[in-house]
Amino acid sequence: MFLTTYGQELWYDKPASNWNEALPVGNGRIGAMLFGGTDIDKIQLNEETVWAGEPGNNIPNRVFPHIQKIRQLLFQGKNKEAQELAKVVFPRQAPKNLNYGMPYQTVGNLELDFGHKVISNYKRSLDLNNAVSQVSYVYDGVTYKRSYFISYPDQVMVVHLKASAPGKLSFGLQFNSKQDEQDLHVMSDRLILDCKTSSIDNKDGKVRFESIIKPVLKSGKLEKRNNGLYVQEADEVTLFVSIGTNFKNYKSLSNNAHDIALGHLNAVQNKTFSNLKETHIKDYQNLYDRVALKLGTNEKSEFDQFTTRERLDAFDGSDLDLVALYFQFGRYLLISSSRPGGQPANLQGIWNAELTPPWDSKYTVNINTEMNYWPAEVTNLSELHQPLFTMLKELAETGKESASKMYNASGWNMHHNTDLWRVTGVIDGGFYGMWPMGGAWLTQHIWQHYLYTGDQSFLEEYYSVLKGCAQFYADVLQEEPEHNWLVVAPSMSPENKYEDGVGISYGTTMDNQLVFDVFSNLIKASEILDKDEAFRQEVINKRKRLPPMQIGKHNQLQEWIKDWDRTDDHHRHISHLYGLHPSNQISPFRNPKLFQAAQNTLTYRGDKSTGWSMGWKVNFWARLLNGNRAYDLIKTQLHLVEDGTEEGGTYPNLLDAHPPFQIDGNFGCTAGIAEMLLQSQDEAIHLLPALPDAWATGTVKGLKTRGGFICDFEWKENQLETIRIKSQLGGVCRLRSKIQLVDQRGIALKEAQGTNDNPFFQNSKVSDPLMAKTVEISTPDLGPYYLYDIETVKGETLVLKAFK
Ligand code: FUC
Repeated sequence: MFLTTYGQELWYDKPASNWNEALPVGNGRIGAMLFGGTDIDKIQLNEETVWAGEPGNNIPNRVFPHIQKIRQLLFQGKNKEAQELAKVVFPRQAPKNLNYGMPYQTVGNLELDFGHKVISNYKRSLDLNNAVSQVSYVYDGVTYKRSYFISYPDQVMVVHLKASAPGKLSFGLQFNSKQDEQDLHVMSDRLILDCKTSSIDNKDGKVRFESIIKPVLKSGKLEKRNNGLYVQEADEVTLFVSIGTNFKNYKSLSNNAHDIALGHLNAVQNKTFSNLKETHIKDYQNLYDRVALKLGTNEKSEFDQFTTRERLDAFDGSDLDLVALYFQFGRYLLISSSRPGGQPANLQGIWNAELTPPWDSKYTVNINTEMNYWPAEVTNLSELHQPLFTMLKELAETGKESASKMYNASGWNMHHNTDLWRVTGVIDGGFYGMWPMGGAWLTQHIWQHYLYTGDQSFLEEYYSVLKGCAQFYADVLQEEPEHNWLVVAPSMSPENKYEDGVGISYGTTMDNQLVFDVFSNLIKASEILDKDEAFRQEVINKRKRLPPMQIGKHNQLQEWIKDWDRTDDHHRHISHLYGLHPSNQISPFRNPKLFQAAQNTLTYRGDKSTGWSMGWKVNFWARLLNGNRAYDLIKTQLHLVEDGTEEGGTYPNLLDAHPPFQIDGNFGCTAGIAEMLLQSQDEAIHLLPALPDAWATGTVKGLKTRGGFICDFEWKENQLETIRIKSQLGGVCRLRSKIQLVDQRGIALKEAQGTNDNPFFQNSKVSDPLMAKTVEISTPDLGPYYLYDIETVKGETLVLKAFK
């Protein structure tokens, strides 16, 4: 299968005039936004552990009696009073002795002062094939070229500068930071910035960080000027940027920022630029090259002649290469912001120019952090999921305090936000933050990682995190008065309200779905690992008593336990469709009425919204098997917005606009594109489940399914042509396809019968939620599907084709 790699470049004909035009590079730990200026070239720097504050949780004292009172009010139908009390107990602003999480903070700006004002032939680019950004232009008859990358193996940023004529490279190097506590100085050939992060609420800023900038010159000379450095008349310069912090882990700041920064710098300063670049590219391509996507038939893109900004501005759905570019950009961003051993990608990945960024650039876990990791498994970047798992292990420690102190429960829990210090209390007050479900959603990632990788030692390692989460819900579930269902109370359907100012409730649909999954995962994991029989039985019994999903008066999937939904509710969160995506409790094959109700809900909610909300809707429409609607949403999302625009879309640098910039929309849409091509819930691998008419021809390579199948396939005239599936774990490969498939020799495949024997596909078997009340609605016409079972051998590749 041949796939071209052309058109994998973002490029522009001008320097960035604002941050939303600058280009992101990163190695998971260090991030930079490149402006590519010719007069002054600004490089805005980040390091993933530069956060305000210090270790410590944010759990208030003596709130359990209030929680009980709120529960009581809710069960008495006094919802307004319950909401009022929640707002008093958990005020909108952090009380004096507490905090609502700390902001992620910028390191500072490195400025290269060239003074090249009148230039020509300018080009600025980011090549996704090698994660190297470049700037080139002509000034005064000399061509200037710069390359920038941040190496994961070598842990430094490298900028290489070159002029086409000898001795023509002269520029100043300045560094500035917004931090209050800073010390900028020159020490021989190095520019050094030492800072301490901010003190906020009840926390002192205790993260110390040091950045060292070191230019290595080929001819010319280096001197100190105005508390900066000056490169004079060099032929070529390699600039190293090394950053260290004192952060050791969420409990300890005992590392030495200076030693770390210096250690990385010393290790590279005698390596050549080309050697460093080679190592960087090899490491990067090991991840990036696993997946390739080509939509359409063009040999070379007719759109390549236009800048990325122009393509975005003109996007009407016909530039299929832009879709593929945007998809790969999402993978690029994950590789650049989430590496094993580091922090998970936060609301802005790792890229942030502020001391107090929007929503503190924290981890919002009522959708955003989860969305960041949706592409991890399906786009074959499983190991990049690891920082999230480590965070979960840590939250399972800190979250014991919120579980016991706030809810008198065992296990662990968290609410809708956390930060570097793994805080687990209510954040942003009783309206937004009264949602004790963060752990329930995040732990789904552990189970899903297991389903994709089959890694039993991983499951063993994280079992206690799953168990602690299940223990919390086993303890806190309350019997509601009407049906005696077991419900979480108090809680909410994230950030939405059913009455003016009132969102607090019990037994919301999303909560029920989440607890269902938490319990199901515990049941499965404890069986696989042969553990905790008694607790498993308790959980099985409690799972039976969860509220069913319900269809309401507008033929919608009900968001709340009561039928309070409005058809004109266009809220960005559509939390109750969690059961459709990412979960698999609503299925066209198992419960078509719920499936139809979910579709009605989504239709009422509308398309246009914040960036991440549109990203989620791409996934929803893909799960609703409607490729054309999913593509409509992609078109809505790939709508050019400028710095300061008040609507969701995509900035010129292809980063997602909530607005402002929030990276979840990028990851969500990337995952959505994969979901349109391949799905693996519902007991089978579904090839081309939601292909839009406009993507009539295409090739994809390397997407991954549950059960560890790596899928490459080609389609023409909207139909599958050839398929190659590499089995990484062995076992039954159950395939669902619209058209008849045969093996390589043209021999018929075995039709599937009954349930799928493959253990990684049986998750849905246990989940057949009841419906309490149903209304007659039409069920979608899915047409006939072929379903095949093929026995596979670990390591072998199946080759199949369309029957003609
Ligand atoms: C949730 C969303 C907002 C925003 C914030 C970071 O609270 O409702 O839209 O994305 O997270």
